[in-house]
Amino acid sequence: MIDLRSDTVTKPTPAMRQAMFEAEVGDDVYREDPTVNRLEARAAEIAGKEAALFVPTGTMGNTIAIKVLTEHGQEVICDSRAHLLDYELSMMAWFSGCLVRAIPTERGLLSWDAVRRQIRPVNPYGAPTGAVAVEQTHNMAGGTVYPMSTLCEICDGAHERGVRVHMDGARIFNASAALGIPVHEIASRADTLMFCLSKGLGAPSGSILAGPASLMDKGRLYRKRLGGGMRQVGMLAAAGLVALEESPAKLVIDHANAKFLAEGLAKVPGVQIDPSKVETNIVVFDVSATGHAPADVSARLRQRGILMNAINDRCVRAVTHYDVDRAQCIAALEAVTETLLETQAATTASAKTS
Ligand code: TLP
Repeated sequence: MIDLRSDTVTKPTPAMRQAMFEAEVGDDVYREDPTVNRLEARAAEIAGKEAALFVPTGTMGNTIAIKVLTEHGQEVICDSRAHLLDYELSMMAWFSGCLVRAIPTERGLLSWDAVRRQIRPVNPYGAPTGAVAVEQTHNMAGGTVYPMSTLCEICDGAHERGVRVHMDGARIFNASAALGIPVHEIASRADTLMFCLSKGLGAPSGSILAGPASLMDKGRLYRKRLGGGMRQVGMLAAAGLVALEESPAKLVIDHANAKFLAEGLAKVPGVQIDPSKVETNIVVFDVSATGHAPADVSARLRQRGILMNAINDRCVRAVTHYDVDRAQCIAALEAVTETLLETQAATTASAKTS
């Protein structure tokens, strides 16, 4: 199988497995796991924040971030296809008691102008704005990257209005590779940053929430409430440490593979994708004009040994990562091309007979 469903499917490298085997561990609820402590210190340094918290998943990291930045009954502004909104089981509402003020965007990227118009002051009717959430890179919009200028405008504008900003940087290392800007600079104006060790960086699991020490102290308690007190979890932290040092430099290969896929897909009749807009490792392509449902395309590809997910009623998503090389991307592209052409041939033939 060539698995392009997500970069979450990456398997730990031999160096990660070795580090896990050798990891020194202790009880992390007592803060006595030396490897977790090292990971949190290193992650805080990379994020350019005072402190960091090792959490089991990105979803938990985002959930805790929203909780520590907001109060019950406030609104969180985000783009309408944000992971926080569409893929986290309404945790903003369930755990933090917040409403979402979703802004539709073309490429998943908010602008200060759009955010500004949605910030609500305290008044006798509306829910006040508690936080703004930005997704860097934006997953469902196709790995799009916020330019620094837009991020700065949003963060500075929000702060002037007394509103804090969370960055869902699940793939911030991809943004860093694409922009050529270090992670700490990209996240510098956001109050909190979540990033995943378990996506393109390849650790088996785990994410980081980073921010001011006072908020991370509160976050530690919420992590425990959510069931994230993981005890001798230094074994996972050890893989995370290797991921942080070894993986970021390799992401450009994934980006080149994604661009290659996008360029090939753009040549398939009926497929809609602009390869110039594929900046990182996510390729979202619209198959609606091929006359076939994305779920069918995904099922047919599976029969050919290629895994890609349908993400809505128009689009299929392919995510490149280090467990899929260029030769496998070539094979995947051939399979998609043949599948879609077969489909089109069948549709044309049945249209002729009817
Ligand atoms: N994304 C997953 C799925 O949940 C869709 C994927 O396959 O891409 N923020 C962003 C931007 C994400 O893409 C994800 C996971 C998360 C948060 C949550 O991370 P986990 O899966 O660790 O909870």
